Amino acid sequence: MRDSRYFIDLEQQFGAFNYKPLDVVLHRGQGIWVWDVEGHRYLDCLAAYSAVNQGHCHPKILKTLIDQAQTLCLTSRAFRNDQLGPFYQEVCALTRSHRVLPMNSGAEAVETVIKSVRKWGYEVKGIPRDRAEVIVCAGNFHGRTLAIVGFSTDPKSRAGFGPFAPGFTVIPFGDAAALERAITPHTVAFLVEPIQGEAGVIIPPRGYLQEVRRICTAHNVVLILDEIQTGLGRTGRLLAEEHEGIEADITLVGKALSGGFYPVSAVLSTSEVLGVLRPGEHGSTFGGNPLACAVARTALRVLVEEGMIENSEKMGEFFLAGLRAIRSPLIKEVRGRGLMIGLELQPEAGGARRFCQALKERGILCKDTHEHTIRFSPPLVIQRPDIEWALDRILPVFASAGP
Ligand code: IF1
Repeated sequence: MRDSRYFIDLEQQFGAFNYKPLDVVLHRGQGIWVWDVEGHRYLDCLAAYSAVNQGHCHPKILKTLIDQAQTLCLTSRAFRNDQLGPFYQEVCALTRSHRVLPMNSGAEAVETVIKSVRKWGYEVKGIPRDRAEVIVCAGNFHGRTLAIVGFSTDPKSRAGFGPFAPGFTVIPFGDAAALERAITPHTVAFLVEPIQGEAGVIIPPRGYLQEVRRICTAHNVVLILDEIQTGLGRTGRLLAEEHEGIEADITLVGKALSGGFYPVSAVLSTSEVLGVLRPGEHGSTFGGNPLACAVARTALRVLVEEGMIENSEKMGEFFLAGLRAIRSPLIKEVRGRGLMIGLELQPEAGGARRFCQALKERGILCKDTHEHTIRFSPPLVIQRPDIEWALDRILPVFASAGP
């Protein structure tokens, strides 16, 4: 049996260094649990950045994957397949959308929407050629492609990768007045995360999205919500927009759209924006393939049928209350919505990474973000006793001296 060291050394020898993972080499997963190559069990409090909301290796999604893989995997969009239409219909019914464009990664969905709103701006809104502007927020995270990192405000994401595409304006997150001030006659869209993930689970002030909705409508600006991380049950609602009772013009989903089995993302539109794309103007070899569509259909079905969204709300409240009850001088704030939870440490606590390390030693996997915040975002199938188990192990790590 090869041990962790063996696999870590292989990565070190042959891999690029664009990640610095915790030194745990995972081999198997089931529900909320994962096991490393030595057989140690861990509670997965990252859930692959919310891609495995349905839990690892969900049996029904797995069955669909196997059945569909034995039937038909990839046709390209040069031909039609019998999974695409039903996927469209079901995703539209669930999210009250009118039109769908399927892609693979989240970043591709973001790129797709930027192309689409620019074209909409020229053809429908009447903006002069190549002058379209998209407004985004400071602290955003929308992916790793060039256009996207070009409007990131995180030096780590963008430094050294220029030159970048023009046409983006950055405003502060959570400040609706700043949006109104930033809009010009050339503004086509406002792209925003309902809750900023990578920035450290930043929840905007109550009423922000409602105000943003009002402003976008008033100025004929397309409101694009990136729900790639917040969507599909993570925050205790199917989509995070529901917390404020609004509807985006375009919603981006990815990650848990496949329950983690396969990269599947989609641009969901309630407006005419996607209508501007003509044949040949956009596409993807794998986007909308039958395997992806079949997997996504089941991933959505189990999310709803198995009550994962309601469970996310209930268990999120319980987990949040449990974390907030920890009395520790090291903790600055615990915030969250549903099972999207961030625990921010005091700056003098010495950084979140060593806490994640200590939690790993105690059987809990989570991820630090932006130096001082630890994210807790387990699969949405977690139950109360699991959270009690986790809290028993989390508590000592924040005992006054720290790990
Ligand atoms: C990595 C963070 C999470 C996203 C939102 C689009 C994408 C993401 C709101 C792009 C992706 C990931 C990518 C992952 C780390 C991760 C992440 F810490 F960076 F912020 F989830 F919290 N919109 N988020 O969160 O989707 O192209 O990756 O499918 O390692 O880069 P993708």
